[in-house]
Amino acid sequence: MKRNILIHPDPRLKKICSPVVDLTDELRQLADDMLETMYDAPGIGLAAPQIGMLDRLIVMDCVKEEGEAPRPLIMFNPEVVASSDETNVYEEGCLSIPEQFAEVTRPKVVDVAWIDRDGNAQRETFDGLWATCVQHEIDHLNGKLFIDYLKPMKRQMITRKMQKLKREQARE
Ligand code: K1U
Ligand code: ZN
Repeated sequence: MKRNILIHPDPRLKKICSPVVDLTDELRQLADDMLETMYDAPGIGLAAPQIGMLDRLIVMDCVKEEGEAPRPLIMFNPEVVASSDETNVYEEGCLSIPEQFAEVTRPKVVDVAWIDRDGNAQRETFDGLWATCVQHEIDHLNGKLFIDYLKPMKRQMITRKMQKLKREQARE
């Protein structure tokens, strides 16, 4: 089932999410719903707080080439366990901040540990867009948005645009 994506500013997007301790069928269903919501948006990642659920759960699929097999990833309790000194700049977007993009600098390569849909511990090295995306999604679990990396003036400008968008949507 497709879920609604929250738009910034929303207090739920600023919360620190709780670790998943018991991997229930309900949480597996939530993960599946998040993938459906992400592909439908369309996006390359989604974090549980973006649909109002405050669990440490993210989904991603950064395969962009047409014809290439999709690679949906479901990560419970994802953690960056190592990151490179080398950085990468990427023009990021966010499904909770539609149509706004800005350059963010992050470590280029990260090692991430997580629990998969079957409850198995996983660890993998991510580079390029995958590394950018997984860091962006883990930030969501800590109540951090990509605009928090920007200068206050630019952040405020984007926030005002989003407030206006939400007012317009409420009138529809
Ligand atoms: O977390 C989110 O809001 C999803 C976000 C992930 C992200 C994008 C760019 C850099 C870092 C993280 C998005 O998916 S925004 C949409 C997007 O980037 C995209 C949509 C369709 C095709 C390709 C990219
Ligand atoms: Zn986002």
